[in-house]
Amino acid sequence: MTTRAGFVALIGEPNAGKSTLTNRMVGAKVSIVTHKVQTTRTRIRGVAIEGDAQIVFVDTPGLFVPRRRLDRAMVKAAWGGAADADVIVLLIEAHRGVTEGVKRIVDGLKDMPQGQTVALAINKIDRVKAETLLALSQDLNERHAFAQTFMISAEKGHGVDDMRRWLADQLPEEPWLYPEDQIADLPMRMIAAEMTREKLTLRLHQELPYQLTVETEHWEERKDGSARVDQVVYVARDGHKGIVLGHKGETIKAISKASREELEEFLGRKVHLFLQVKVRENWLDEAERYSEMGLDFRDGD
Ligand SMILES: Nc1nc2c(ncn2[C@@H]2O[C@H](COP(=O)(O)OP(=O)(O)O)[C@@H](O)[C@H]2O)c(=O)[nH]1
Ligand SMILES: [Mg+2]
Repeated sequence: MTTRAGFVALIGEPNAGKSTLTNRMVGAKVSIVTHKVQTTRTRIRGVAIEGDAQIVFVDTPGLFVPRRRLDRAMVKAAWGGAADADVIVLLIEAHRGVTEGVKRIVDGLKDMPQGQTVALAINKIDRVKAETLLALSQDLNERHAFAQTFMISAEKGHGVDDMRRWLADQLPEEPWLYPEDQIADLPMRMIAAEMTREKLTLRLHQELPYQLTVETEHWEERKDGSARVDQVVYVARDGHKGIVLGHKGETIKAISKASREELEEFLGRKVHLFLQVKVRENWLDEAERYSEMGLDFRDGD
């Protein structure tokens, strides 16, 4: 029997819906999603099976004009993920159209390897009228020779099955890369840290989510089948610590509960989650924080 396998990188502006699409394609939540930009910080691999093909979706951080060291490392990781993939899918938000950011990304496609397949996915079609879509598709196809254009709603699921079938057909004949039942390629301690970071991002306002990081410091399997997970939330300032803890510790308690519940559901067993908040003024300039996130510190230079 012949099998196919390969990588499909999803790229686009922050908030285009790359993580939502990854989860939709995989059929499980492997990448965190929020309404805020720059939620995804590193390349997250989600594995989907379509017929005889194993498609490894590479969810990437959004592409934007970076300012901080962390931003630069994120953008490098995104383009690196694209260059290494068999197929690149550029996600565009239907209701926002061809923004300056989209123009910059299309421009950047020129630096990708010769002959690499690049498809276009116009996402969030649930937010616009059909006429808008045709005009947008035409406009974008004049800017770049996309191998195929898809109109989808990652959230509602419209058009994604067709797209998955087409993607499977583009992959080379290769043995599968992962065991049949594996859906993500990220260590469990990192998935757990991401879950907590998602809850923090949803709950905290403005700049704070961009100024913190979460690490799983300790993971202990207990005899009764449960797991004890210790995580540290690093914040950059003393004032931030107070906000993350909240009045009488209520904020951190709610975050911890939400994260624990999700982790328990993911693992299918009981979890004891302990969160600690530490002030670390320079965490954004510490190499170790980057490797914990799955990023290359030097990419931020
Ligand atoms: N209306 C609508 N919203 C969507 C769709 N796909 C994603 N979103 C929302 O867009 C926001 C950003 O999604 P996310 O997957 O985190 O984007 P990413 O930054 O590209 O990974 C979230 O609030 C999603 O719920 C869609 O098809 N339709
Ligand atoms: Mg994302």
